[in-house]
Amino acid sequence: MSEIREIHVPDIGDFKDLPVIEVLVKPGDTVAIDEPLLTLESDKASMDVPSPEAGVVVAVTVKEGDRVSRGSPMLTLQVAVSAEPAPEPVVSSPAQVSVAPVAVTAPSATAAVAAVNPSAAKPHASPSVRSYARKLGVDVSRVVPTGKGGRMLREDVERFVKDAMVRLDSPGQSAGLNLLPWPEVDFARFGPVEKVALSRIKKISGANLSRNWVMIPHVTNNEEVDITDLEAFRVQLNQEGNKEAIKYTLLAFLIKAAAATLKAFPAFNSSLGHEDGEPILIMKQYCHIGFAADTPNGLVVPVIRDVEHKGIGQIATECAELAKKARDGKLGPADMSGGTFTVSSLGGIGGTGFNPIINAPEVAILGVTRAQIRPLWDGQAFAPRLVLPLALSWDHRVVDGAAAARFLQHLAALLADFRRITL
Ligand code: CAO
Repeated sequence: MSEIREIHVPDIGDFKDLPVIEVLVKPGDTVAIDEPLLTLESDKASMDVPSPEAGVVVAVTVKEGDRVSRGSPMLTLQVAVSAEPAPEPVVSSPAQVSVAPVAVTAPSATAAVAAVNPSAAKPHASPSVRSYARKLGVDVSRVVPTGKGGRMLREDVERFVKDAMVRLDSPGQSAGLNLLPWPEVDFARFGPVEKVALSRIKKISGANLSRNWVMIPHVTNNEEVDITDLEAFRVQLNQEGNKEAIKYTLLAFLIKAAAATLKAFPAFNSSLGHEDGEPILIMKQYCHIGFAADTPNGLVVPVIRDVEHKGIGQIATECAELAKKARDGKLGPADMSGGTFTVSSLGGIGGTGFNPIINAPEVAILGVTRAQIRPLWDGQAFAPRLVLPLALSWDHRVVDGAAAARFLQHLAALLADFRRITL
């Protein structure tokens, strides 16, 4: 025999109106006692609501984004009943139901709600994700969370495991780097300190940059190019004005010139891959160029698509829109994916050169610093010319120094005389 029971949110301590951030079951799912049904989130912790009974989900009453408190209906469950008198309804018995908080390392169906300790909720992973990570032997503190509000998802744990497997499979990695442990220093012993949490962007970009720095044999070639004529042309265009109110930026010219150079040197527009256990190069027939954008929360790389088919005005407009979106924290994954090459311009800030880190799985990145008026010898006299420093970091597994030097020569020739872009 079976009956349908309505399952409510159990006693969740002092919390009220908590948002449902994940519904973990759907109609037709069979759930066991203690299996998580929903994940709720307070401002400091996320918590799974476990099923008080085993059964089959008939209908789910809540959806992501709903707010719930103790007693709110969650779902209806078809449960098997014996001829014995029916047990007390689970929701009326706080001792039988519990909400396992993030901080509880071994969630238990009978753990008292008072055990909820949001302040210990680091990292921000629900008990079901923690339990999944434990099952796979993953230390959650090493996993980069990508969920809403810095929450760790099952997929983050899976990606961590996949990345670890790829590293193990890579030649030379199986032995590990065998590095010394990171120094543990009590800085407060030497003077006052303040602890500041890293932004989500910094956590994610930091993990990516470390991997790229360690895994890719980087080399950087440097070049200088006389952009006096290009700058005069750019200034003239902006002075003339245009009905679309486009501001022609040096960055837009750099992106366009980079696309033309990538077309001439397609290995720089590729990615390393594997097929049948053999390394291969994936040559991309499109040219989507990312540009590093500095935001209050850290570095992001929005991508301009199909640059080879776009004019400078359109590229400048898209750069301005994407840079604004980046600063407002509104870039979506689609704005930042699919890049084949990156331009990182510090020209608006300053500097004479830097070695940018490749934005894997791309194989090269162009770093640009501030153009300065310098005396250049024109064969008869020194003339004041505007000189732009370029730095190209490239992956030595894919290209070599000679190719990089030719790439930079080609790029420099385009920037020195932009008419060449039409050739
Ligand atoms: N040389 C001289 N002047 C330059 C220049 C260069 N290479 N590049 C830009 N400038 C000038 C611009 O012409 C502009 O001057 P005007 O307002 O008089 O025209 C001024 O500097 C400001 O430029 P900007 O940097 O704000 O604008 P941009 O279009 O050049 O760049 C963007 C936009 C998004 C790339 C930039 O704002 C940014 O975020 N840069 C930082 C990128 C970064 O952090 N890279 C490092 C990654 S590794 O950590």
